[in-house]
Amino acid sequence: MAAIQNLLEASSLFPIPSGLSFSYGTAGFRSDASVLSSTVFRSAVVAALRSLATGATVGLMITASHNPVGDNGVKIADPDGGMMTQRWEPFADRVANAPDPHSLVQLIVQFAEEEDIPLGGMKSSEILLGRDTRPSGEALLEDAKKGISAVAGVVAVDMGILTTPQLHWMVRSRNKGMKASEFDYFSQIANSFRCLIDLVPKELLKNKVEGKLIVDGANGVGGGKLEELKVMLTGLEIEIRNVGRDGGVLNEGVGADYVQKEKVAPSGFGSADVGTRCASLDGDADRLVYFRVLSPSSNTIDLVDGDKILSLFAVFIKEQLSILNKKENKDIASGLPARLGIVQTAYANGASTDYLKQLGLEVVFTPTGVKYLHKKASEYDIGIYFEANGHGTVLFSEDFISRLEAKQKELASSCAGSEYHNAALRLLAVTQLINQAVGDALSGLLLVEAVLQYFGWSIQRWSELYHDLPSRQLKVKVADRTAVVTANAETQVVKPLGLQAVIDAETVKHSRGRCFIRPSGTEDIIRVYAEASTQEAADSLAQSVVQHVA
Ligand code: 16G
Ligand code: ZN
Repeated sequence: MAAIQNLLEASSLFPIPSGLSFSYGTAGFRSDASVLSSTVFRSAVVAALRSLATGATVGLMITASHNPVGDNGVKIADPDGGMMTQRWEPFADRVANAPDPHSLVQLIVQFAEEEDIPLGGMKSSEILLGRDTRPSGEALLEDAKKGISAVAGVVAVDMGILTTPQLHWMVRSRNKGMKASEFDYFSQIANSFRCLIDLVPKELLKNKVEGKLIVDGANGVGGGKLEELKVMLTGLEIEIRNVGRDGGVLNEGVGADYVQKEKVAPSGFGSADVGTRCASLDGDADRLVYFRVLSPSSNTIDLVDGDKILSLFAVFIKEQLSILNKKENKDIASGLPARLGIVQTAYANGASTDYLKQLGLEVVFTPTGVKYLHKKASEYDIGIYFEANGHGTVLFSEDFISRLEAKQKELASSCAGSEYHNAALRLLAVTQLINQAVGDALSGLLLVEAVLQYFGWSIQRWSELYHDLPSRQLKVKVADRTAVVTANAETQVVKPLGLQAVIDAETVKHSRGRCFIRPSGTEDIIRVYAEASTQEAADSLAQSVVQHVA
């Protein structure tokens, strides 16, 4: 069969590097860029099969996010714009590691049969390709194109240099039959931001949040994209630094991952910025954290992390829902019942979880990794999820959006301009602004800015919603990270036997102590997280647990 011959010939040009094994991991395949050619080619084949299997547009993004500039990676976006279904991950692993073209093709043919995928059929579908600014991206993108053209009936559409969330957004929009260009993306988020700013209650305008926002672009793709978006924005003054020109190296001493893990200001920020509202994106702009420089000499910052962004969004959305469901509102219209759920991981600072629960919100936990959080959040009418590292978004169910639209229309005719109507309009604007496909630093940043203006809050006021418990993260190099198996959203170790009891015994020694360990999904290490009422206690708890893991 011609299709099979084609695949065989194309893949023989991409031998796998010897002695390496690849795993799809939490966020796709990642490695040193120099060894990724065959992995990218083969991932593109998987993406093409995924597209044939679903009969829809699929995305393929070449990025290694916050990792060093010499690394790269590849991940696949499903037709709904989310991460590729976990069900296909073992297949992706087998494809990436098949030793030679024959076993590769055999694997594909067998999988296609099982999944009823029309190899060489007349069906046609497309893959949207994107890459970040890494120098290795261009060549790897060419490898991806070859992988796609090796599968009959699938075409590659090169969308150029994009943030990861832009690509996910485009895939989602395309499959919904909506406009899906980069200009459409910018217009949608700029317009909905404007809408939220116009809806800031007049009496609050006097509290106007003063001063500009300074953004660290991690020397990656996000800074340049924000420059493009900025020209379409009104009502916000932004200065962008670390855009990747002037010799700055991607993710080196800059970016959301660095700022969040090291708790210091990124390079390019200093004494002149003390007290100013600052934000940091990661290398592919799917993570966002805020910070305020405290001391110019030591570079110390007040970190406003993903947990606080989550809390800010939760307070705002809860307030809009309570306005809509006010008792007095019953005379005008019936309320708008909504199940609001908050999704966190074990890394969420304990103080954030306490705060959210005190607000009466339902808080649930999943293992680390966007695919788990996203799935859980999609079970609610409104699901808000964030990792402490700044990756997160707000999901609205289709059913809720249609009820909200109907409610908005009803209120527009009965009480246009009332607080009820405005609350409905605000929620609708949020559904347009926030990226429903995946966490998105650019749209998240605009939502933060709109909500701060709504409440009239400075970054300091926002940061004081609650006080983080001191915490410490350590990593332990191990021979085999799979020896550690966890349960209950990574909060309990089930293997090796007995280790959890040791962790518990150490934890109870410290006031407000909490500690967990987990195998990294991206590196060959075990991560240890500890928190307690003082920094010394958190450090000592983490240290003592490390001794037992090593
Ligand atoms: C990946 C995940 C991120 C997670 C991190 C954990 C996505 C898009 N990214 O970057 O959510 O926090 O891995 O890394 O899912 P670790 O397993 O090495 O701790
Ligand atoms: Zn990222």
